[in-house]
Amino acid sequence: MAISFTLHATDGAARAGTVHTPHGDVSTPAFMPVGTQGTVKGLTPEMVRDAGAHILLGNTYHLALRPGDEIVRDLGGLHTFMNWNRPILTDSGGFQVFSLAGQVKITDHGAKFKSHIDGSPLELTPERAVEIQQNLGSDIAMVLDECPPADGAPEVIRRAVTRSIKWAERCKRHHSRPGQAQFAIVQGGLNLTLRAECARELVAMDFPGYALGGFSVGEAPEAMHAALPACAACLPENKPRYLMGVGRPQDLLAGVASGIDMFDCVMPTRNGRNALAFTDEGPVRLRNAKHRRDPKPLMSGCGCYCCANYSRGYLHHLFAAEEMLGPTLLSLHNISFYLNLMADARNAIRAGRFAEFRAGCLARWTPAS
Ligand code: PRF
Ligand code: ZN
Repeated sequence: MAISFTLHATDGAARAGTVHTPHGDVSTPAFMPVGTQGTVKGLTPEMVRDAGAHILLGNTYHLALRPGDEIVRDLGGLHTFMNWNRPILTDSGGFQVFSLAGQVKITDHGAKFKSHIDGSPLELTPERAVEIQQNLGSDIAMVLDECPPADGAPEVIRRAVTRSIKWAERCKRHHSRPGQAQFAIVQGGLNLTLRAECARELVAMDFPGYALGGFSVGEAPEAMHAALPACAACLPENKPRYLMGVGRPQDLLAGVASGIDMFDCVMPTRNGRNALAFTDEGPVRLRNAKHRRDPKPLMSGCGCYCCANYSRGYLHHLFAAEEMLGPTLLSLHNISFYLNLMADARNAIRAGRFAEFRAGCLARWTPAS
């Protein structure tokens, strides 16, 4: 077995566990910082590790286009290439094709599209998505899926479910890399009957882990929160569950409460680059002039390198002067915030007080105005 999962404690539907991989253990619930292009933007692997990350997310689509998955393979695989010796999960590329490439034509065979870098025509098939991820050498590879838009017509959602099931089958058949686990992806939009049907088919194929795709694609966050418990309950208890590309801190807590174990999102790094910080008192915009003479750290009580060493006044200055260190320090704080949130959630689950922990967070983040 490339990976295994140990469940340590449950509290309601929430779970605390460990995913064991060839590159080490991942404590769950886990947040995976996003390293799309073989780097967590603006941060060295040492900074990401010291912030407490156990696992990173990498992207098939970007790395296959540039530098090319065979180059990454020949340079020792993604862990060596990017100097990250802990676990890596790679996404299969389908979602990125839909959101980044030019016109995309999806057939049962695969997704035909034009590169967003040089416009060259390419095709991503389930088999090719497997090969790319085998060349990258990630610990966990995702199957190729079709992620329909939230406002997709019922027949569009159904077709995406049917196709995602067939593609998962092809990915499983094509997969051969020892030490690499392959996770399946459940689609179905907000239709719980389709979600359950998709999950049942994929669970019968016996993958070592399961993801929920197709959330945070334009639906109201409350609609996602309402659908998550039933969707998570369709998945095996003894395998990790991953909610793809979600989300805000309150969305992660809704996922954890529903029984999700793993998350990834660009929000902490993307918002950090844009001078928006997540704190215990809710979001803080460092470009706001009110921080100009503020000697206080970004978040009191935060042990991250940014908060331990710099004032809000200094961070405001860095963004006003468009200095590179601003995005670096805020990205570092934001991923620390997400990683600490997951560590606190794990402790709360083990102590049987997750509901109180979640309620306390939500009350602090949205102060009465
Ligand atoms: N499928 C894949 N990757 C994803 C998604 C998906 O549905 C999402 C949706 N939130 C993010 N990343 N393969
Ligand atoms: Zn901090």
